[in-house]
Amino acid sequence: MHTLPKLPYSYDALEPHIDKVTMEIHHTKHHQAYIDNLNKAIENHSSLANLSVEKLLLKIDTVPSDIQQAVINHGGGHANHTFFWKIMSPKKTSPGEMTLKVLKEKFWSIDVFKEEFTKKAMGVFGSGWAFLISTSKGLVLKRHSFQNSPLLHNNSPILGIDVWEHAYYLKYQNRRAEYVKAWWNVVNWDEVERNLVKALS
Ligand code: MN3
Repeated sequence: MHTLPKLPYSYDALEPHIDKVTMEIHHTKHHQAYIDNLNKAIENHSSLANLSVEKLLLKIDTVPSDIQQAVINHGGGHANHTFFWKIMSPKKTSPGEMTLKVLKEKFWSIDVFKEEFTKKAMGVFGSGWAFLISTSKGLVLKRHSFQNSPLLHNNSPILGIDVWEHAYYLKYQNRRAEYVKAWWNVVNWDEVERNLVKALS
């Protein structure tokens, strides 16, 4: 049985960049719905009952075909949001040693990286995510439609932003660029560093 993880901060902690009502609805309604639908999809498949959502996505080929898409959508939604809450923080952080090293190698500077990542986020057509992922070929910026998880392709998410309208509409309406710009203020660079160290070790 998958359950909603607690937020590592209060609903209003990311104000003014991300507002309390958005956070509360996003966590208790949207994320909860992915979990409920994932539980429903796997309820008659006892062999899957004890697998973590990450395992389910990494081993998506072994998930029965009649529920595969449901696991991609709702398991992906569960995993992506669990990741997303941790990649944000009310605490002011800055890029760590490993983060600086690998992002400068790949993008020249943190500012260029942020520009490129922002472009990806702005280029998501409709509902989806922009991710920095670690792949067998190194670090890659990638757009993902809907709730498709990097884990489906055996890649590790390092940083990611939810650009579904439910993530910003109440405060920013259609102004995704303003949301993405504000979001950089709450990025948890400590978590980015941990993700990188784990992926590259
Ligand atoms: Mn969302």
